[in-house]
Amino acid sequence: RDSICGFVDTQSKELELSDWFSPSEYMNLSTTSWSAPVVWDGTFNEEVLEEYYEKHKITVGLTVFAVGRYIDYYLKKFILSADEFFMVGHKVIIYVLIDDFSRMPWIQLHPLRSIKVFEIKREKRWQDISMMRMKAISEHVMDHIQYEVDFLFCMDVDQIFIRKYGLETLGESVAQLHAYWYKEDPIVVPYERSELSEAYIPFGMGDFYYHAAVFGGTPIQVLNIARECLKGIMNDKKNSIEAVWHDESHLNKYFFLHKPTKLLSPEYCWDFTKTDVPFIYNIKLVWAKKDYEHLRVTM
Ligand code: 2GW
Ligand code: MN
Repeated sequence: RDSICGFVDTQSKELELSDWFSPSEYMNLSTTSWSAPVVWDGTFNEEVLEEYYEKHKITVGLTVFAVGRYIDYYLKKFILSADEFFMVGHKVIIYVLIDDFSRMPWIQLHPLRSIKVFEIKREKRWQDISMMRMKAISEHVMDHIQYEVDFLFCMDVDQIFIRKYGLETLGESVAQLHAYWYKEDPIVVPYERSELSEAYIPFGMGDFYYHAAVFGGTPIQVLNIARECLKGIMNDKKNSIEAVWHDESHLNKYFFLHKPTKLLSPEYCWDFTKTDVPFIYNIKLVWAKKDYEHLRVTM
């Protein structure tokens, strides 16, 4: 198993296991109970995918939001790294939703890449900045994105691509396993547990805890995801309740009711402060550093 040998020297404890099992096999995480693939490094054949999409040309969209301080903190690095690593060799449109046009950084992109910038209004509460992305996503998919791309990803801006993030991630509806919870029993994950919220998932139910920093699929599926999440968020507001992890709680409820057709391993959205973790070798996207003191408290 060449693809996972790189780490063996440093983590000799894992040697025996990894000799016999790939990460997905070891954790019983290569397919879900509803037969959706879980994409790990080494579970796909890049050449075959490239050959297929050579004959079926596609455009992939990527939405990202930057409001307030997040513009200067994260936006440029996110876009530059996406330019370098996201869907290399394929047409990409990056949709930037920003609350101040004049602060949009100038970025020279590689061929096949373009950016469309849209101005959005700034919500007062950070919880609303995060949650109301679902509204903007639905509107933009409806208005134009559905005619412009074959697949669409929606991502947090506070992350950085560090390796190729490619065709293997494409699917009808794609969910991201959360780096903190992928090994845990769903009974312990932070789903919304109040019956009063639309995001409620009872104890003992649920499949995985998904990270809202990355989700995607075909534009029609993404539209459905965003609409349903927004509906839940707005109903909660009407009832003066807010789910524990905001839009992420509603996304988890959505994927509980409508199973994703593909899951991405935590290599596709990893917390760089977690090191020496078995089976995480080929990280493609990492969380950027959070300076909570400046970013959250003062907002
Ligand atoms: C968010 C929280 C506190 C202070 C500021 C902000 C903020 C977020 C902001 O000032 N400007 C801004 O553009 N945002 C956007 O919202 C940005 O795109 C960011 O990536 C996204 C979500 O906020 P973030 O990344 O700070 O939240 P995380 O990393 O704790 O994210 C998880 O939980 C969130 C809900 O609490 C979302 O579900 C998110 O998708 C999850 O990854
Ligand atoms: Mn984030």
